[in-house]
Amino acid sequence: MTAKITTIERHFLDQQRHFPDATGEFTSLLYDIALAAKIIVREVNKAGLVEILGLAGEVNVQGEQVMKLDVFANETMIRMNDHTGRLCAMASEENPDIIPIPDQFPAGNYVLVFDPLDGSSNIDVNASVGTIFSIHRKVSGRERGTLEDFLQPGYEQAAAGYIIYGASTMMVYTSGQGVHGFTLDPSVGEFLLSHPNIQIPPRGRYYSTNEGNYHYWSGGVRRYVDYLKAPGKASGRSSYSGRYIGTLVADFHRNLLAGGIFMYPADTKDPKKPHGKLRLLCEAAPMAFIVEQAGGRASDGREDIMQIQPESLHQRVPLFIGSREDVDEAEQFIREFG
Ligand code: FBP
Repeated sequence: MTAKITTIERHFLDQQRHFPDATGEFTSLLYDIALAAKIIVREVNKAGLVEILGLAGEVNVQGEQVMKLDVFANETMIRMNDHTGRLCAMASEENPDIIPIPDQFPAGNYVLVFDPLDGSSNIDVNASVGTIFSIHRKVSGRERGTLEDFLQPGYEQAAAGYIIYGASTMMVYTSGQGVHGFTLDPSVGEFLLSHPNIQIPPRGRYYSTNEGNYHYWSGGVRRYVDYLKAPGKASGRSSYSGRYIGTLVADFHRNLLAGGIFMYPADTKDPKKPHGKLRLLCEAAPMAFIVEQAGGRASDGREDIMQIQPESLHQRVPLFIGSREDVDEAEQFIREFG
């Protein structure tokens, strides 16, 4: 008896049935993002060849300008979504300001925030990279989107997700109806439902963080990581295993399936970034929506990421995300030891 094959489009349409007044605008927007991901993965998969055929940023043997992969991914997300009439504005990790919808195109009822290529330090070394997205409903009442439409707390997200370009390409998303994972079948060019209703284990066995920053962390964070590495004599708990790819999407995805905690704490390493490295709108909040829908938690060390009221487009926040009991424990150490 063959398993039911569900394409991502079929799944989106099934989900839409939960909303009798749905116009299809939201469903089509999700599908546009899946399509953009297919175009991006085509370039990601041949990134290594660029070295042979022409250096990124240079003109290749065909005389074509070889775009750096993150520039290509950014352009693809913008070009895929700027003319559809579903969005009133966009924002990207790569663009300092809001990306307006060109005047010649109609404006829609949603705003899209995205990190076009997460894990930029891993692009040239063939390690997993990703794309992260977050969708909000327009609230400003203006035809074209404004900053107000972006500066909404995480719990106001209509949908969030990521695409991981790894051993296989997967799209994982939530629209508040659970977390679902789709694997791209390159032979048919379709994302097929492979991981329905993902639930993260309540406690994990992996911790993911850049321990190179250890000496720049607060006492509470250092003590928590020391605790994870030490076997729990009293509790008989075995020590956690360290796993760090250096791509948020990839480290998060492992922990989502296997259990564990990813941390990018605030540190004193770079005075210009007192609140850590990761951005609230295009990294922390979308991952927080997904992990909460999967039964996990996301915190800045003191409060839920989903409750934070954004103040600026590229605001950064500390991030502790993953299995519920692990994030609870991290907060406890920070409460006790600062
Ligand atoms: P980019 O979006 O610019 O790639 O930055 C985010 C990121 O690469 C995350 O994916 C990853 O978790 C983190 O930065 C790695 O930072 P570091 O190299 O300091 O460990």
